[in-house]
Amino acid sequence: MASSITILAAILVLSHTCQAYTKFPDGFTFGVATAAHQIEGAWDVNGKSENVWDHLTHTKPWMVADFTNGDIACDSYNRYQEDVDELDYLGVDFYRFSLSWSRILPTGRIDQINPDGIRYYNDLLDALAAKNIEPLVTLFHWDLPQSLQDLGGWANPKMVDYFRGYADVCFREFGDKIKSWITFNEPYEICEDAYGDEKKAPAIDSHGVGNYLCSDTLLKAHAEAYHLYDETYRPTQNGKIMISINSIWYEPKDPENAQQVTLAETANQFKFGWFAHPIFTDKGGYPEVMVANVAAQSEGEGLARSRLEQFDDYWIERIKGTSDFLGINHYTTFLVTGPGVDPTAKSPSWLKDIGAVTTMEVGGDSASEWLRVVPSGFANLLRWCKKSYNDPLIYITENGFSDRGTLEDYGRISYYNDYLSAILDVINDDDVKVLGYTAWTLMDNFEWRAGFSERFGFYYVNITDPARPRTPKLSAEYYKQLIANRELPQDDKFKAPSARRQ
Ligand code: GBH
Repeated sequence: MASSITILAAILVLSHTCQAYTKFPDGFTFGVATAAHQIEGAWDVNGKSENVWDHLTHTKPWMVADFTNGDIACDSYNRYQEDVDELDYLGVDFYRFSLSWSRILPTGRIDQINPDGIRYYNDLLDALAAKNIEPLVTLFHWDLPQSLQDLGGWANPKMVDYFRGYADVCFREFGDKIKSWITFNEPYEICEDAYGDEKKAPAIDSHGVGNYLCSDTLLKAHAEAYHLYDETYRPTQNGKIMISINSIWYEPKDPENAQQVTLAETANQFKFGWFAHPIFTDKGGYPEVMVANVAAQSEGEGLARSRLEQFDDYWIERIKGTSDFLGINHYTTFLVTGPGVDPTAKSPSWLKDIGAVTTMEVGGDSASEWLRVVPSGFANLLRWCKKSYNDPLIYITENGFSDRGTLEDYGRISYYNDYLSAILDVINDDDVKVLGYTAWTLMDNFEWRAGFSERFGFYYVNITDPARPRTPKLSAEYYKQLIANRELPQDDKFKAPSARRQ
């Protein structure tokens, strides 16, 4: 009896595996992503001014795990042609990279445009065009000019104008070559990690206050850049513009536990909904549960008004609908275990405002403490986005896996395989409209406060060698084959030796 059950189970598992989708739909596109500060180096060369990451790493070098910084990074400022050759080898449809604000506008404002910054990005864009690789360009991937941080950074409402000015220069100078724009990379990480905590530069740690000032400014700045593009540049440049929102997907630890189910939804509204709800819902503004929770917490703290300022009607309308696609960065899933204050939460704080306790004890591990391997969470997130945001057109603008640096990176391959398989499931079974996929990242690079100790690249970069030689990992061969065939590779050589068929 026991053995016949085992056999039956084996048949079921096997038939399920065989039925898994492997082929990507026609028109689905593949790319890889990087960000200026993580790869360019040349931090003070030819007119570039200091940004918040230069400042943090130079004044408090101990804040980076291995005491590295972005001074040279992958030296892409000098070696961008190597980057493009690698992209060409992989066969990507597009390359997602970001522009360095302080390289283009050394004062941060539009009173001075640095010709070398314009030249550098034009050279890169021309090199990409020569290989038929489409650029997908992020205006802001965390490297704020320090001069603007000195004025308060994203907690300063005036930043709406400064960002609009910077975007205007970029659309004008590069818009003939760029048809796809991203305004902000990961607004949550900008506001919560950098203003509500010290996990990212400028490490302001104004928990429960600065984070919400930041979101108010950032969402308005995003909307202004969108409208500027839409009204002034789109008629002649014909491009698209979106925002990329990062998600930790929260699930109830016990799906049968109604309280955990409700709290996981609250956590998703606080994390993803904080920035998605104002832009992608018909109602606009912050999620209701977020408004209610922060108001209640603020009252409990004896405050006369909520720490979360709501948008007035003008801004609700102005922000709504300002993204042509939903850009999703996704890496991992956490579990909600119950109500209460997370033991790591400061007071007051975004985390305390949620009112749920979470755990990372789920899935397989990576080199990053925060990155658990849970492909099913990705599928659930995508289904939730379809339902919550009117069935949007979705681009995955980042997804990837860290290890400590090995050329036979089976962990990375299996991560990509399982996360891409989750995408195929929701495309085929749930009609979720995912149009393209971006792997993070082309090559090992300056992983912010983790330095080079956590590596996400398809190419290994030796940072002790001034020439920064790059070597393709096995995952590079995997991605190359995947793109060439538009199908998940099945070859045994991509499986860890222990997982191979005999
Ligand atoms: C992305 O962020 C970034 O866009 C990209 O630049 C980065 O290189 C990539 O992911 C890989 O990390 O250790 O407690 O300080 C993903 C979201 C949020 C993940 C902050 C790391 C740090 C948590 N990131 N998190 S902690």
